[in-house]
Amino acid sequence: MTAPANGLTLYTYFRSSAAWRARIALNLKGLKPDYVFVHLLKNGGEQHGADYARLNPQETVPTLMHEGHAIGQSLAIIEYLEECWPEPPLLPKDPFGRARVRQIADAVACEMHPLGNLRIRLGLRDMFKASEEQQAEWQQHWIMLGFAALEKLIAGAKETGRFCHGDAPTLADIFLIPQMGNAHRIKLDLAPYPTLLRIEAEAALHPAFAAARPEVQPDAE
Ligand SMILES: N[C@@H](CCC(=O)N[C@@H](CS)C(=O)NCC(=O)O)C(=O)O
Repeated sequence: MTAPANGLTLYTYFRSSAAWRARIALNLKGLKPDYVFVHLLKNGGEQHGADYARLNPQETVPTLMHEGHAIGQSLAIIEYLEECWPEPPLLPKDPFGRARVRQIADAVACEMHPLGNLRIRLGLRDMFKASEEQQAEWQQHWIMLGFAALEKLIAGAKETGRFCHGDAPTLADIFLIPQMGNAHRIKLDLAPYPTLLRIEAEAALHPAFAAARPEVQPDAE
């Protein structure tokens, strides 16, 4: 079944975990955007090209275009989708539940993902002469710290279900799963986080998550 045209365009890169979040949310909402691929490494990084920088002055992916508006930041994009297409909801109804889901998403978005981002790693290399190994160690350190906290928060909590909060995916899973993808990519041992692994296995069975994975994107290498 093809989704109806919705005038949405997502600027994405298959390996970007921030774009991955937006792809999951679009899939969960049953929205099929046009994709424009922005290669983060080719030609010094297509995100730095003048045309793209005009759309997104932060020069990061993803960017969502809708009705002539360009929206950057995956959280802003996903909340915009939630407001325009409320079904299925990505946040629980009750205020505590909403706060808990946002707490998990923010832990990834604010404390984990940014520290391993391409420009941060290049900054470590260029400003402090960090070797490849040191950059990897840095990235691993912050991911492990973040996952240790999330494992404690999620394991055994009565709100936790098949997913981070209840039995349906929420914003929390949308942020968690791509970050776990980043961890696998750098071959981090995730055995100390069994609840996170269980939720990842659950998400892998969900078509919206499966279709958002980097390796099945048209620009995958
Ligand atoms: N907080 C931003 C992060 C966006 C971001 O950093 N995207 C990365 C890819 S995951 C990027 O475009 N990096 C390009 C660069 O660092 O030059 C969001 O959630 O959209």
